[in-house]
Order: sequence, then C-alpha cells, then structure tokens
Amino acid sequence: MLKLYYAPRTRSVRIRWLLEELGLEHELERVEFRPQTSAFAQATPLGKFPVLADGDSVIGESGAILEYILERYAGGRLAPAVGSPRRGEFLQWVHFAEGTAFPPLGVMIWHGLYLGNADQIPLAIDSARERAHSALAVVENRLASRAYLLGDDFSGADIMLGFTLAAAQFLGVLDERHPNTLAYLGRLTERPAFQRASAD
Ligand SMILES: N[C@@H](CCC(=O)N[C@@H](CS)C(=O)NCC(=O)O)C(=O)O
Repeated sequence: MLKLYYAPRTRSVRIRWLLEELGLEHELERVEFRPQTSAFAQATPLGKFPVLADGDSVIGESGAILEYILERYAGGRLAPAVGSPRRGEFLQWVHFAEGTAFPPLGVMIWHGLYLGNADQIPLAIDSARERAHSALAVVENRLASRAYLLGDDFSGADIMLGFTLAAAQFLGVLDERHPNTLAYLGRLTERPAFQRASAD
C-alpha cells in the first residue's frame, strides 16, 4: 500500500489531497514537523515532507510524487495523457508552483518563521515579496479567463499551486489585489477532497 509521510501544513498536504481526489487507498505515517535551522532534518526517510513509499521505492519532491501517482495510479484522471499536446502546459504549471512561485515565499518563511532574522535582512525580504507578487501576477492573469489552470477541468497542477497560494495568503502576499486568484483558491479549498486532506 502507498505510505505517505505526512505532517499538517507542509507540502505533504498536496499529496494527501491528491490521494483523496483519486480515492486511492493509502497509509498516513504521521510525523511531527519540527521547525529546524538546518535542512533535511525532519524524521522522514528523506529528511523532508512529503515522502511517499511505494513498495521498495521511496520518493521525495511533491511535484515528482504527484506526477508518479498520476502516471501510475490515476487511470488518466487529473492530467492530460503523457505525450499528448496538452501535457506541456500541465507540466509547466506543476513546476511553476514549486519551482517559481514557492521559492520567494520559502525565503520569507525560512527567515521570518524559522531563523527569526527577517528584520536583519529587510532588502532580501522585500525582494522576495516583490518576486512573490510577480509570480502571483502571472497566476492572476492566467485565471482571468479560466476556472482552473488548464481551463474548465481541475487537474493535479491545481493541487500543486493550491498549496503555494495558501502559503502566499498566510504570508499576506495573496490578498484582494488578486481577485481571480482568491476566487480560484476558494474553489479549490471548497473541494471535499481538500477538506478531508486538511481537516487537521
Ligand atoms: N521541493 C520540495 C520541498 C520539500 C520541503 O522543503 N518540505 C518542507 C515542508 S513543507 C520541509 O520538509 N522542510 C524541512 C527541511 O527543509 O528540512 C517538495 O516540493 O517536496
């Protein structure tokens, strides 16, 4: 059975949400998240959240885990088929969520919440906030004419970005200046699978 190393409010929510959307049987291995001042120090097999174990395979990186589960277990749901023309946009948004939109938020979290030294590096924090806003502007524009990132249909890319947007909202970066994005986040968080995945 799939085993997810999980802690609430970490990126492991993405994978729990995906498993709930797909109705896939899984085991949640709850591990306490401990804010640390060194990386890879969490008590999971790879030192971070999330980690998925599938038999002998142990996989990290939420985007990689999402793609793996979709390819192996989703039966064509929640993503355009591998090799299809629409696959490119899907991959773009999966990776945008973690590789482009999250990093400036990560700087704010790392220095603001974990190291507690944000007030000593105001220029770096301001720059991170500015880059976060630029990324949100891209999302806001994308959602001007679409209900979800790929159009009318919810996909795994929305799961990836949903977590990033929740973090942006928590940090005060996502606000009423982004009405399309706020409405979209509302649509995502209303989903029963999201509610089940984030109940705790
Ligand atoms: N790019 C990775 C980031 C994983 C990550 O940094 N997870 C955080 C929790 S949301 C964590 O475990 N932090 C502890 C650490 O970095 O040691 C992913 O998408 O899975």
